[in-house]
Amino acid sequence: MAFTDPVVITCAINGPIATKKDHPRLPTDPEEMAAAAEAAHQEGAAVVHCHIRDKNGFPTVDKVRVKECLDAIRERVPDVLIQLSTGGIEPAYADRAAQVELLPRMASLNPATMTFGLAEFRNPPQEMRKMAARMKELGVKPELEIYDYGHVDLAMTLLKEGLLVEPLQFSIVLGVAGGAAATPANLVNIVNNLPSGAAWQIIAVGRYNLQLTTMGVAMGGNARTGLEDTLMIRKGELGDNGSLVKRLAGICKAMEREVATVEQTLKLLRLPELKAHA
Ligand code: KMH
Ligand code: ZN
Repeated sequence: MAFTDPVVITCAINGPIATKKDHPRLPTDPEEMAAAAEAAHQEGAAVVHCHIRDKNGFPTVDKVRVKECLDAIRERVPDVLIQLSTGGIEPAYADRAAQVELLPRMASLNPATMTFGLAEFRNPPQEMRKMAARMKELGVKPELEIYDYGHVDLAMTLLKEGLLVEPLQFSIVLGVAGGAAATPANLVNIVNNLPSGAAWQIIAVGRYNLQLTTMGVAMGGNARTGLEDTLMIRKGELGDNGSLVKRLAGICKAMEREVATVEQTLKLLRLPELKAHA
């Protein structure tokens, strides 16, 4: 990845934690998610990262509901690349992993079990390998979620085991209580440990989200925003997915970095062809 490459913007439209009490416009049902994906795409997001919620707004991996959400987005914004989250504290790993059978173009792959605030984020090593193998079979591009230094080494082990295909794509998630802190030094050091040719973006949780996202763009990375990462567009003002992407696209352009189209994203991230079920 080079400074001259366009920036792939991902919009994480909802996440698994915030509720409508936190933000009344948080998209949780299929039509709301489709509208959020459309707004984000119109402002420059080539990828939308989605968590699925049930009718009451709780995280779910119910296949019917997952399919409803994917179909609603595909119908309204056929071009946008959908990245389904396989993360979350609940439900059990195998059920989270089974979502890849619904063939999103991309999905998150969290390589390590860890403390996540007061919760346990369980990604059992053998089941995680099974999911990586299945994603490879199906042509679903994994995004490796790196919360601490050792997680890069774990990703490299998966590559050596033949479970991943280069170029690897990383999200460096900083600021989770249980992972590395959201500091410039951690971002620089983790990026320096990535294999050459990898694509990466920063996900900074909390107070320094905007500053570290901007730093990632200045360093030549891709970029992510959206209500999963920050509910506020500025102090005291709730944001929306469209307005957060618009601001991020403006930051990229101010640094004379082009915002990647979907077509450019397919090439930059070298997304594999999706395969029918084997
Ligand atoms: N929520 C972030 C801490 C995932 O969904 O698998 C990281 C994330 C990963 O978005
Ligand atoms: Zn997520």
